[in-house]
Amino acid sequence: MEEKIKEIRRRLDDAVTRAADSDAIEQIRVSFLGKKGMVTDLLKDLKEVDGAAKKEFGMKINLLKSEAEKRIAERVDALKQAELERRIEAAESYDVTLPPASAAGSYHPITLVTRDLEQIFTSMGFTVEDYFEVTDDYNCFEALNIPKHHPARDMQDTYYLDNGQLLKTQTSAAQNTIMKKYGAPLRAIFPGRCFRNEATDACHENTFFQMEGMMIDRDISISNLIYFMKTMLSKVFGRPIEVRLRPGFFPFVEPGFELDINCLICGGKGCPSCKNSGWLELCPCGMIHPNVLTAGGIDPEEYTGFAFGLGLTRLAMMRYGIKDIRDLNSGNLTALSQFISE
Ligand code: FA5
Repeated sequence: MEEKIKEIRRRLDDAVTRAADSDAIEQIRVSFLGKKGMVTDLLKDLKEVDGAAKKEFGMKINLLKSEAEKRIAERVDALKQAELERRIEAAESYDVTLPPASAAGSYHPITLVTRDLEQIFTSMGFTVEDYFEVTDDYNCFEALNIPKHHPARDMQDTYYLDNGQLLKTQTSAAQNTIMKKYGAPLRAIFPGRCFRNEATDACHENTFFQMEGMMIDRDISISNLIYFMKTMLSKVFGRPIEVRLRPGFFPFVEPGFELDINCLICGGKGCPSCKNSGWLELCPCGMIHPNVLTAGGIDPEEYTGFAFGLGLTRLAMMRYGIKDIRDLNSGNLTALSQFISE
């Protein structure tokens, strides 16, 4: 048994040192500490040992187990730190004036962030839904508890088509269709392009991306909402992010909140990207209004839910250190090709 413990320790050492990503680490955890893992098997072997030797080996196996847990946790931290440093380096090296690194195409930063978010939310049981860019007044406003002539419409002027349809101002426009399609319980995210007729500046575009999320089930509360928001942000940025939650008014949620993050471009000092406030409005959210559930065919007496509308374009800016939102729609390959390495 002494020899077996030594051999497992040697293998653990070797595997942890070579693990280069979180998948590899997870495999190591399973093969050493899982139900049928090497360390767990040793405990089964212990049944065959008698007397004082049993106590001695029991202690040695427990020591090996806690060593394995510690080594694995340390490696996970080291990999996270390396990933964070790589991202910070990428953000610091982003420079719109640099010549293109290569003639090959690259993924747009919005695509990269969307893919990450989809992965994060699907791992938490959410489905990824698609929705139109052209919709109608009912879906964009009325089904969201914003009747005609409601003052909340002033916040979201858009572009109207001759046939009365419009370009959606918010991904919330998909809420009603998705509720009707799946009913409750429901967990879905839906990223999409939004349009608003408004003046552009470093943090406002007339065409930008949001990602909506909804979770509807029995007994869903604000605690669930806060948990999912925090998990999502810490996973996207690979570290805890300073956030603040303020009351916010949206007719389709009650209560409603504005979730802001500390501006990562200026570190909270104030800059044009955050309108000199040090905070960036990123993810309004709240508990879905009973009228909205009813319009979606869901009984508000039986189900509750939360919804959020993440500013995807602003998230991409924070993640990659992009100071001006207009770079993202510029089609400027000099700037955009810098994301080729991802
Ligand atoms: C909405 O659009 C709501 N539909 C969000 C919501 C969903 C609230 C679900 C509650 C429940 P708002 O207008 O604040 O809210 O926009 C949401 C986010 O989109 C903003 O925080 C911001 O990050 C981003 N955003 C809004 N307008 C622009 C713009 N012109 N340019 C770039 N990003 C924008």
